[in-house]
Amino acid sequence: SNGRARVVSTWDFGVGANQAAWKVLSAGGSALDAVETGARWAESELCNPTVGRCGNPDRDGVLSLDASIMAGDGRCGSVAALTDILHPVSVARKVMEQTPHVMLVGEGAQQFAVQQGFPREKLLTPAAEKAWREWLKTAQYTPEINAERRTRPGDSSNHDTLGMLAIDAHGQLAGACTTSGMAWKLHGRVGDSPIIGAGLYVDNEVGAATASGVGEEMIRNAASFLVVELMRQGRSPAEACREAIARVVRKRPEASKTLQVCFLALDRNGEVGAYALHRGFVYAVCDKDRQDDLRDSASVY
Ligand code: SD4
Repeated sequence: SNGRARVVSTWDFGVGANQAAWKVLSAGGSALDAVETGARWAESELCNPTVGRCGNPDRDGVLSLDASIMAGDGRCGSVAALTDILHPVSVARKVMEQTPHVMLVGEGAQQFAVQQGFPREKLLTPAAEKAWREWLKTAQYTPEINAERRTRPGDSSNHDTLGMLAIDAHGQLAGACTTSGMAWKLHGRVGDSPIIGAGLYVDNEVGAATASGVGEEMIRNAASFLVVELMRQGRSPAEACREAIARVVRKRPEASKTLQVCFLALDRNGEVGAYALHRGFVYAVCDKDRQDDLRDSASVY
């Protein structure tokens, strides 16, 4: 039975990503297949400025994608600064399964993807290129906390990184994270999403965590690993996320007032929790009882 299966995702478009993943989970599929399927949905189906096809470019006008995938037994793979390939999460899975490595970046990641049969295609949309040209007029890098408050599923006007965590009918955990990173970043900048332990961490013994927001703060705090380790020490998913946010604040109290950081966690019993620095973070929860549940995260500010 799929009674214990559950999938959770960051942001309102997580509802659609969860539903794609749920098709896999409800048919008895693995958490790993589910999160890859859900992340692929976000990479291709949605027009939003922080994931996949419709992502905003870096300050030089180059769209570069970061993604990671991790199974609860410790297998993991990731790609960073990948260009002209639509499905970075699937390339990350190939890194995990077809190479002795965990992470490939830039040109080498693209070369590997092409060798694995992924088509090379120009991804930058006219809308993203227009937004970049607009940005060039001031060329100020000032990440917004949340572009707007988003609580309606289907409102795809503005979104952020997809972080997805799942538990399958066999109690196996997995997670995936996919993003175009911070808009207008320096060329070559890598965020937290492809860094195992920062943007994503999964351990079948404990649970899983993922993050969204300004990735430098997650890297600084090994944040997703921190959330999982706090759960290992007995915190609930929500308590673990709250304590990790408190750590972010303690480390950089002034910066924390203007940066968004969001954590989402799922433990091995299927319990879900979240916490953010600033209000406006929403996350989607999907299981056999409900496939369109969108919840507001608590926050410091
Ligand atoms: C990054 N964490 O590259 C990602 C971006 C993000 O909401 O989550 N935006 O830093």
